[in-house]
Amino acid sequence: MNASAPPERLGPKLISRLRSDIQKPSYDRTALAAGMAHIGVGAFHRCHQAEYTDDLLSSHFDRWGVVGINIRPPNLSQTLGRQSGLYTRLIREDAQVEARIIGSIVRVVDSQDSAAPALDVLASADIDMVTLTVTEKGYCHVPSSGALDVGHPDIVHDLANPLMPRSVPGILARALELRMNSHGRPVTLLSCDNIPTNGVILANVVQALASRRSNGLADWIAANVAFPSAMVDRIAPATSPADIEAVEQHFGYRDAAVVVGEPFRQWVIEQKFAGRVPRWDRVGASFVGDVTPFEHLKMRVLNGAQTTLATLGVLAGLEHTSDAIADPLLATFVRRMLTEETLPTLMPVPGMAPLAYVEQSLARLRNTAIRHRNHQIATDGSQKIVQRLLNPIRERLQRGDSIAFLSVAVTGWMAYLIRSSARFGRRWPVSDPYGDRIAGLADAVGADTKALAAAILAIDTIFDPELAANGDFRNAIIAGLDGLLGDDPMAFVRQVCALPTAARLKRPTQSA
Ligand code: CS2
Repeated sequence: MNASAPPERLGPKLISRLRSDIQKPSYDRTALAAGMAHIGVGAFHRCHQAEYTDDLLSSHFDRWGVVGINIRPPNLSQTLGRQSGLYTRLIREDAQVEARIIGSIVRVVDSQDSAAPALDVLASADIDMVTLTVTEKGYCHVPSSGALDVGHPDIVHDLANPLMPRSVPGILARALELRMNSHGRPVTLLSCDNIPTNGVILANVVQALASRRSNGLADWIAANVAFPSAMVDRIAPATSPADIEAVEQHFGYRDAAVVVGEPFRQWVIEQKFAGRVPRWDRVGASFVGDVTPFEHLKMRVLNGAQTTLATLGVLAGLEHTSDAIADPLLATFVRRMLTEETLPTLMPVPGMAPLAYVEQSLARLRNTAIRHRNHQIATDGSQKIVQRLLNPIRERLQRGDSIAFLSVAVTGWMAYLIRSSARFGRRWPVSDPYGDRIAGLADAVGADTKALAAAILAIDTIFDPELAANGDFRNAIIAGLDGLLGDDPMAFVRQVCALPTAARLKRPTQSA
């Protein structure tokens, strides 16, 4: 390659000339028809569902090309669009790299300015399956209850403008209405976001809008649309300029849509479909009757550890998950939290030994080649802590069990937001729908931790009132705030780690 010429951009013409150690699609992409759509083409989709689909197309070719839709930034036409949907998926583990070109995305659609392009695709009779990764807040639900947040600005807009919606629930309700009024074909809407019972939440928010129409849409949806729940897993941080640069340096071409992930992947899907379904179960996904035990395990163990390491990691001045877990104190803290407090809350999971799962999760987090920024994981923490931390806390309190570690993780999240306020020194910018509100409370209340805890726990869309009123929980939160808002937050973490192993520790349930 000519050193002075700009590197060639990835695209169909370049594929046959790529280095032999890069895996390429083994099927004929020109014969690939679009059979499903995906909303939210971020790093996670490219590293997870699109890879499973690519595997499926390689082994059982069928009409399951993906139309990738973004209804929020970033724009796709300038990146994936210019590359005919092709991109490089790198799997990294410490010094090892495995490169593969994924070909399952056949077309991309930018629908950030108007819902019309998205609706065209979603209402098409060719589309039998719609997958979604729109982040936790994309569902416009109340985290503590799962109901549609009718006060959400996008929902207020969509209730007034149902034909030209803005929100995910609004766009899906309108697309289903167009399907009902035209070809009437059934469709499966498959949430791939990290919220508990994600299929139930998606059905709730879509049906809450549909039931306000007087044309029978809600009944049509009940009869023709499936909303399976799913557990999805692979650590795939936002792509950085360094990742794009690395592909250029190592492989000699430019790819604006590179994605980097870890070797581990898992996808457990509730077997509840409408219409035709891509047989992802032939390529490693599991179709099961009940996803709940899997989602509890994943969200409470892996995601719970990530959130804890992220916020405590930022408080300790550490940049990435792998830096946080390399810190002996934080590693001890998170292991004790998971084994002593989280594991006893889990249901038995078919084929999985919980302690082994904890060790495997911690090993994944130690992967130094995955540059997952603590601030990225701390983003939208208000939408994450219910399923990752508060649900296990509630269950433990009901049984009279200690919450010494889990409560510190919750105060870690609070301290992360509090310290972004003017009164606490604007330590870092945060991105969270509740960020301004909590910073505002911190500015108003200051260092009176009892009053601060009361003000934050009164946010009933995050903390359900029964939990917020629990005396043990409140006291633990006040103690946590005293410790983590002080000059040496890690001294407090050390103090908690010095506690003897919980006397009431029950042996974690081992699967058969
Ligand atoms: C992370 C997740 O940013 C976050 O909230 O905890 O994206 C996490 O990496 C994935 O759920 C792993 O499957």
